[in-house]
Amino acid sequence: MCTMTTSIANPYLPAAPGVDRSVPDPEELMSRDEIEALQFERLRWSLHYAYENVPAYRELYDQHGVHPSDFKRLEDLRLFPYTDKEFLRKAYPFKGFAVDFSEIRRIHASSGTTGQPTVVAYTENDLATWATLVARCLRISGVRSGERVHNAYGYGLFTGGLGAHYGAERLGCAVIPMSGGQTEKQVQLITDFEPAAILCTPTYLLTIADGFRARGLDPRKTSLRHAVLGAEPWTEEMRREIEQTFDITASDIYGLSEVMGPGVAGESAETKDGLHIWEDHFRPEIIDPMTDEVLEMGRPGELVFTALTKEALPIIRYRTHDLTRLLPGTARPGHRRMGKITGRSDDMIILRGVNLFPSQIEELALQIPSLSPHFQLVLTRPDRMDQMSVRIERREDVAREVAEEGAKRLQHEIKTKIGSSAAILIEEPGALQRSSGKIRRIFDERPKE
Ligand code: DLL
Repeated sequence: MCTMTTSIANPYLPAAPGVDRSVPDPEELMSRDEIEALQFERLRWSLHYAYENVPAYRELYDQHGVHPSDFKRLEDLRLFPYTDKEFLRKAYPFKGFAVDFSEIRRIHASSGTTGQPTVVAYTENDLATWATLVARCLRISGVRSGERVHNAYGYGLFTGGLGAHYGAERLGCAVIPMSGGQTEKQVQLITDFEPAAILCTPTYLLTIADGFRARGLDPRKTSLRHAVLGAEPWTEEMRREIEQTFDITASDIYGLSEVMGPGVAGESAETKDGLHIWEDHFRPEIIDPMTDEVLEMGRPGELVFTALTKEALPIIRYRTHDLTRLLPGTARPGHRRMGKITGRSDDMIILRGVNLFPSQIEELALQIPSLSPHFQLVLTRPDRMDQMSVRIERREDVAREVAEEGAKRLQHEIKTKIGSSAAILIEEPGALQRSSGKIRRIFDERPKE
């Protein structure tokens, strides 16, 4: 391994731009008042820019009888109608773009498990902002310039791989662009390259832990010190599980393709108290998904985002379907935090009148020592009554009878804490399919009406 520590400048090339990424960006340290003043200016620009450059926004605002010039104070954002996935779908593939193709440098598309994918695009400035914000997230999560970063988010149309990649480079890290999947190879490269940090989904990190054990290796003995995990909901119990499994610090990172990709919000490894939203680039709101009313700080509801600086794909009051709440900033006091995402409104299971999310089951299951974090929820409708079965693996070092006791406890907890009756099926270790990216928890086998 190279032990040289001094860098020798190449006289034939211009010096690389010298931005010191080891310190917070000035915008990270802005006060609430400064942020809101900046938001106001940027919002005014964004509204005019969207109206003038994207016909769909112009039509929407004309139909609602609002005009960007109606925006006179921050609260006036409420005058403008919400947008959603359907709004972007209608613009498929490129009608949502506000710039000419000569200005676009990258296109991504959302997973789109059903129907048409959503296409998103970035100008050079957009890509620069994105890398800066991911770098911020990684830094507050404890990653440092000069460290090796193993990136196991999927590369390709998904924003996770390339988004995390350029953010880590921007921070000044050496990135190992592993992508998702090929778990044996992940284990090998983590062992041989000794990265300090890993970036992937929380459930994929559990799959990688299995990979270590399958090779007779102890995941607690790797070089890894931090994991920056996101792209799917995960609970505090899952954090504890992952931190203990690998003897690392695990922080959350949030984002969605439509708004940018990973890096819209990131969690401080020091406070581990939810994700700071980078409010110099995004203005969040929480709304009641049923009434569309904007809710005050602290109340749970659906997250809505307005992008303040985006050039290629303006996003104004976009309904994410993600459920959480807004909280005051802590590690970065000027930027509000969001609590962990409890679920997506479209992932909500309605079981005989009771609403529940997979994260609630995760939370309860992981409090029972004999049960593993590997589970699936299977919905069926025998005799015209909806039923939910939780298929969950026992822990490897636990006898089946002990796990069956745990199953009874889980059933009782689900009944008393959530109010649903569920059948618990104990599976053998390794029986359930592992994720290599975003995990699928719900298997809905009910007949379609
Ligand atoms: O998942 C972007 C991303 C990549 C975020 C890597 C973090 C890390 P999409 O594929 O468009 O983009 O999916 C976005 O994933 O609306 C949430 O429902 C969910 N999601 C993303 N991050 C988190 C998180 C990427 N930290 C959708 N916690 C979002 C919970 C998350 N859910």
